[in-house]
Amino acid sequence: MSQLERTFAIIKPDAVAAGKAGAILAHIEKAGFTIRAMRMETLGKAQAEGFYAVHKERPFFAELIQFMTEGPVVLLALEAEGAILKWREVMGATNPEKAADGSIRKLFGSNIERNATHGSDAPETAAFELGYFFRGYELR
Ligand code: FUP
Repeated sequence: MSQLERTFAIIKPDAVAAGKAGAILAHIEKAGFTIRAMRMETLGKAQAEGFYAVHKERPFFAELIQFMTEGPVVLLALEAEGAILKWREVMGATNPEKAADGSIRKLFGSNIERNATHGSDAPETAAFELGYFFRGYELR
């Protein structure tokens, strides 16, 4: 039996600044996700560093934090059957150049850093990321 699942998504500063947030939200709904929670805000440095803590030893970390805090993002809780894998597929590969035609990162991303969207990569990260940005009552 298939199961409804939730994942965490971000429309990143590049896509919001380019005026693509609405198009990406439309793409998300057309793909069959229900938006269960949504908030727009500009992340602070500590907030972004905590979110990406698993990457803190990576060479691109400082630049990634700089980018993610440069302007407003849209934070989303998305629901669908198999939402975590489904959203990874709809987004496409991390590097927009390698992302499948029609995927969000192919359509709206510029490069491996400025790649338009984020999506949780596993059930454990989805649980952590949803809880990091949304309160329990926002996720009922
Ligand atoms: P993804 O899960 O597809 O978002 O990709 P990763 O977890 O590997 O990377 C997280 C974010 O780090 C990417 F969305 C963009 C950034 N990144 C870089 O800026 N440079 C890299 O070489 C790899 C990732």
